[in-house]
Amino acid sequence: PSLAALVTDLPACELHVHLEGTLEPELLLGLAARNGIELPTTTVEEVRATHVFDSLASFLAVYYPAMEVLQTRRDFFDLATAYLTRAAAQNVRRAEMFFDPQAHTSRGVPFEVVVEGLLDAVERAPGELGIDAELILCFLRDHPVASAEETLTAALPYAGRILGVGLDSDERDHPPADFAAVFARARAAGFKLTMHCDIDQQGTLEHLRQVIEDIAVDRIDHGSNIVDAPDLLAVAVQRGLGFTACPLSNGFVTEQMKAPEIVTLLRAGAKVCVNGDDPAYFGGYLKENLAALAAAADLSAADVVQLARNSFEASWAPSERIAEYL
Ligand code: ES4
Ligand code: ZN
Repeated sequence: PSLAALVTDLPACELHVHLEGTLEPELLLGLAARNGIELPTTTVEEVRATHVFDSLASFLAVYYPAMEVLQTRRDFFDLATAYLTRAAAQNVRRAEMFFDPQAHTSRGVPFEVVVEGLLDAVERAPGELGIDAELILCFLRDHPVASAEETLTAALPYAGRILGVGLDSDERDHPPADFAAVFARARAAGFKLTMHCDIDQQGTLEHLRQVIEDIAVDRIDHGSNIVDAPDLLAVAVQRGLGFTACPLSNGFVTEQMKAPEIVTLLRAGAKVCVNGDDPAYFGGYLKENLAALAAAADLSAADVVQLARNSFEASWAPSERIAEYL
């Protein structure tokens, strides 16, 4: 079979998708109508025309305002169900999905409305859609640490139904170390830990050092600039740490897909995998990302199979479940 057919058919696991980043223009407009919200854009074409990004900041300036259409428990259910339906159609067998509660609580939507709506979709996914689903609560790193602490406290009753915690939004001037105490408390409550670590400038390998050595995360989101720190990479490989690469979004927010770095990680034996990130905004879901990377890096069939295998091995599924997926 062709490489394209292999990419389409391979079972995979999604480990880096922001549910709010799966808000397609059609659903955005539908939720606005249902909730009586007037938007500056009224057609799918007009919404898509706002999706022009050349930096993380330019993306976030479109991303956060769009979330205003998400108001009710049913809205959050519909968002997650739409994503899980598309993922299942791409042969994604499991999805560990990020959500940003502070982006909703900060505009008056109760934490429980967000979480209960998403959990409704998660609990229905295996039986109705044939996909296993889990939630990862992300703290917004450009909000105060005290707000992350409050959010974690609100999440404690859901320990066991929310699998892990993460850290996203604007990384500049917001190092992982600022959140060390929040993450220590989350770990003690039973949550798995991951953090976005993607900043692309001189000196910021320090962020990777913090997430690996000080915070001891269970996975790293992005993180491909670790190829510039061979000592840290060796530790990550030895620990079997997962790296969730997102080529298409990197192409917009860092101006390159990081294909050579991803290949270096793969060849070094790191558990790197390919993911969707914000698929409604950056032009593709998991499999479009895998196809784009395969083309940019001239990957072999064996490489593509290894990336898919890594996606399950880097997941937080119980080991006996991982064995069933593979
Ligand atoms: C994000 Cl591309 C990206 N970077 C940081 N935070 C995010 N949240 C959603 N997408
Ligand atoms: Zn992300």
